[in-house]
Amino acid sequence: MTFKTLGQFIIEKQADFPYAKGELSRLLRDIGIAAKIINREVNKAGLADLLGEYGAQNIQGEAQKKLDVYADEQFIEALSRGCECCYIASEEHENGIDLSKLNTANRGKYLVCIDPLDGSSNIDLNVSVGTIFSIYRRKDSDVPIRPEEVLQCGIEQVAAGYVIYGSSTMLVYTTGKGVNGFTLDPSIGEFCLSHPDMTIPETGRTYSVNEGNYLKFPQYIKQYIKYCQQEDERTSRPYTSRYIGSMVADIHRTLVIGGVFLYPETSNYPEGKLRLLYECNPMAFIIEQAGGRAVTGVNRILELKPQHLHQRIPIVIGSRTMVDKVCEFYIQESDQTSSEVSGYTFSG
Ligand code: P6P
Repeated sequence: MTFKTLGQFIIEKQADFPYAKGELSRLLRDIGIAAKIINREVNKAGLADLLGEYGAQNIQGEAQKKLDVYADEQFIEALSRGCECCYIASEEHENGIDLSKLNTANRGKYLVCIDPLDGSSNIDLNVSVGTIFSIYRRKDSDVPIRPEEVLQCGIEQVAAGYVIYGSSTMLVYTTGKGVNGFTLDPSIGEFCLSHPDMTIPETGRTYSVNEGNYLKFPQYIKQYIKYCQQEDERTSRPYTSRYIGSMVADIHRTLVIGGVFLYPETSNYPEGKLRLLYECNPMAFIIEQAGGRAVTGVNRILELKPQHLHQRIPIVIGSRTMVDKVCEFYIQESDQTSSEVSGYTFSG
């Protein structure tokens, strides 16, 4: 059985965008190439001295690179060389990177927000980690790039995706016309279409949250967790709790079997922990395209106007009916009417 490769799929779907001249296709290809290089190193991290802290010397006497620093370098290299992207906002850099300054030939029309290797603290534990990316189009490519150009609402994304380096390595992405998943076939070094038209079940049986923070959660989250734990055959409760502590792995499971993932505001993360630009927005785009929902507890994530590159927000994301149930508890607690919770009408 011959699979369709990522490259073949991207070219085939290019027809979905009549005005496309191939730039976005080439940009997605560049991301796929960097992901394959990173996959090779992630899979042998323990052997290649790529574990541990940045700054030590590895056995070759080279400056030891933490994997997320290595991953960041690979994406910057691939996107700079590909010249379709002109600006990168990376989790690894305080400020954005203007690629046109690294390569004056770069006239890229796209901006990329990226978490090169999310969950990298799990590498030493052999737990799945991932890359998360979000792609925007420049509003006016005839003027010098301004950093605030990347602070666009999530609904402006032209594409978003993640790579999960797990028991197999998968790339899952959307360009706003559904979600498709590709599994890396190491024997040919190609991502092959393995999960066409991915959709998230309307409901699920799994809730995913770090319950170690329970005492620091807002009341509506505590009430929802208790709701999940109560017996009720009609709503197939109690639900199962699953928390990996690697966002890409927790969201991928949620997409495939349904459920809800929550990282709410806590007393030590009053704005939430996860980042809007390169974690929450791309995941929200993907999950909405698959039929799910993504809110901060009160607002639709994709409608938020980013204030700065590394802005943190609370996130509740997953199956539609389960996210709605969390919002119901939020509304009860805040005495808001459902019409005040922007972006969605509730099924509850
Ligand atoms: P906690 C990993 O460090 C990460 O950024 C996400 O991948 C993950 O969802 C979250 O933090 C886990 O955070 O506080 O539960 O360890």
